[in-house]
Amino acid sequence: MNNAVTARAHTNIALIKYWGKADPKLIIPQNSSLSLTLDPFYTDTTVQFDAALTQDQIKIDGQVLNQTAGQRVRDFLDLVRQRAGITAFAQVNSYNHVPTAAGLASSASGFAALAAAASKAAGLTLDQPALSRLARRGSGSATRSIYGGFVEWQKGHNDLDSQAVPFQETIDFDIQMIAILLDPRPKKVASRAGMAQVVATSPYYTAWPPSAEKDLIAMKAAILKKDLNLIGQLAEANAMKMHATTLSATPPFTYFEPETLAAIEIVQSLRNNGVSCYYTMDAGPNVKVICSAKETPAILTRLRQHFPADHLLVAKPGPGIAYL
Ligand code: 2P0
Repeated sequence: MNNAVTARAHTNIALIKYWGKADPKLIIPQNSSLSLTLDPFYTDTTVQFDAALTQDQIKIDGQVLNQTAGQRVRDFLDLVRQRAGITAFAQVNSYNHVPTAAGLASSASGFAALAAAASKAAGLTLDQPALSRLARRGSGSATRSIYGGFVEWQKGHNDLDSQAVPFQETIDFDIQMIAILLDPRPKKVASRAGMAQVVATSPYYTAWPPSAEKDLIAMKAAILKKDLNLIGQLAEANAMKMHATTLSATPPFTYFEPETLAAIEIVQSLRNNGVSCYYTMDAGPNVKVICSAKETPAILTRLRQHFPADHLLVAKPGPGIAYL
């Protein structure tokens, strides 16, 4: 039980978004979602339970976590301790190879890696579905980061059936993303608070879950057909439907910034010139471009006319959870 365990989890970007909880405590979502796990964005987390510790010691990128973020990790460790029947505190060291809190879903890779490392360090032996359900308790998007490739989070009804399933772990057609980093600051409205505000106040929210479920069925068919244009069209429309719910909340808010619109316009103009590229956005201003590897050089050339080259990150489909 005293062994240090290190796990690596890659982040993921949803093509069909998770937006809104049916059960905030258990993190059961209102709708199923579908994502692409990405390389090279990942988190490495080492956990060691140690009876000599008097409290949990949690560091991310070498820094002790602030009270709020630290509490979320401690609550998660409590859940693992309870399941394993242990009481020892833990030392947690996590390194993000993801720009933290910049809309690149570091909580997805973070809690997936923590679930894998902490459960094993506590002596639990969990299969991948159980690991996915455990990661879900830390952060919804982490549910999907247990698997590589295209991953579906089936919303389920309760703690035992709300989990991810791999939809296509090995992808045999040309698809990748370019993340455009527009604003490195942590987002103004955290996704957890943002989606709660939307569920509670937006009159448009009731339209979201059934619409997202329809989009998910269409997306799975588009992936099976390897139809990049259809995948892109569906992802773009689904993302914008999600963002429409923030403008209609009380008080209204938006994750868009002026440069978000500039990025969207460039994607649209490339498309008008025959380049297959589409945009998606999460709970932050950054834009992710869905495209092929083949057309990426041309897209990067155009994007570099407006954005600094080091703000453009190319990501390929990535693998599922691994122990190091
Ligand atoms: C997603 N997002 O499907 C959606 C799209 C952001 C927009 O999952 O409260 O950090 O921890 O479950 O997972 C981000 O929300 O929220 C997210 P919690 P999470 O990727």
